[in-house]
Amino acid sequence: MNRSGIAGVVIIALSIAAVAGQAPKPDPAKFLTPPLVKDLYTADPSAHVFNGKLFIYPSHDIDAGVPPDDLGSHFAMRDYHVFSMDAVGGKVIDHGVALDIRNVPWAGRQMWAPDAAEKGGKYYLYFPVKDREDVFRIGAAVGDSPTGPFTPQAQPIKGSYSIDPAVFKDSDGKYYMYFGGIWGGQLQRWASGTYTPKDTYPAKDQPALGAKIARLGDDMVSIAEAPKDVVLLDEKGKALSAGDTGRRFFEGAWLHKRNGTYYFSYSTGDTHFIMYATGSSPYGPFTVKGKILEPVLGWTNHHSIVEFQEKSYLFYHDAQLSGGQTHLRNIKMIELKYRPDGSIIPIDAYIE
Ligand code: FUB
Repeated sequence: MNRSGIAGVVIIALSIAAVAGQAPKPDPAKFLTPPLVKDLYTADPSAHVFNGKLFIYPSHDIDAGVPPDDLGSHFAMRDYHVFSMDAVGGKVIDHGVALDIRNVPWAGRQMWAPDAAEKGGKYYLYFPVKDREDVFRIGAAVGDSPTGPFTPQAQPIKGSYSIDPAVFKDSDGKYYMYFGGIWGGQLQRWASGTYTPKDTYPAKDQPALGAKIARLGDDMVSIAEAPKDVVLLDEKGKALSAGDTGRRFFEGAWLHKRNGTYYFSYSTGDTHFIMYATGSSPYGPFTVKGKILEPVLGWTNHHSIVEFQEKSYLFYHDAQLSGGQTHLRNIKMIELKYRPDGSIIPIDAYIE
């Protein structure tokens, strides 16, 4: 299904209802969890625990009136809000605008999925946005509080490109940024190492394009090395091929560590899964293990995983509140459970 489409039979029914002029509201009882925020559209939730409190850094979806296309032009977001929670099931506080596109000197359009990190009492917001040449870059902004406001750097992070930054702090105190996304995320335009405005994809039987990883500099607003490929292997140790669309990386990278194992998770985009793979180093390679989340209502599937008060949580989104409009999403959370062998129990976002 193309990126402008809407996934699922439920949605086809909803679209027909919309054409017929009826309010296209899906039955809340069909969904595993309710939206966390109901007065704004929010998506791509990156969750972190800072000072014992849960903070969520999502995209802020808006209807900018941009017609949908396969590049995701209708995802025309312009600012970020930060949310916090003291307790699971408790009040979700909206801390207001933490960064506005008007304050980013180099930004053109489309503020996509952000992430955040803390170091030495300073907080860093990482965000993808197209520059004035319509090339996605990753920016960094600095603040004194996890809720912002964040002051953007004058330029994007040197050597960064594409979308969906996710920053992981390892137990040894090193920070790594994972990033990248194909199709509208433009990763396929960097195959030669520099940007070309032409899409170049590997043949179906060749290794798929991977997410990128780079260690962050001590200043947290630079990368300390040339980005490397995050390699995903199948159960036989062979790199996933570009034609393996049910498992290959598309966008939305995330990294968490549990019991010494590195879990790299990501969205398969046009096949709509959240998958995970495990390895013994933040650089990988990672061996694909299985699904974390089945397709949700809406085209995109994007998540994060965080440990809070001794439980693991999956943050994700769907388009429940907007009745399936793929660019108007809402964030959700659910406990994530592991089997004794460390494998993740997959989640179905719908109730039978
Ligand atoms: O929210 C805009 C884009 O949609 C994100 O950057 C992708 O991961 C997808 O969720």
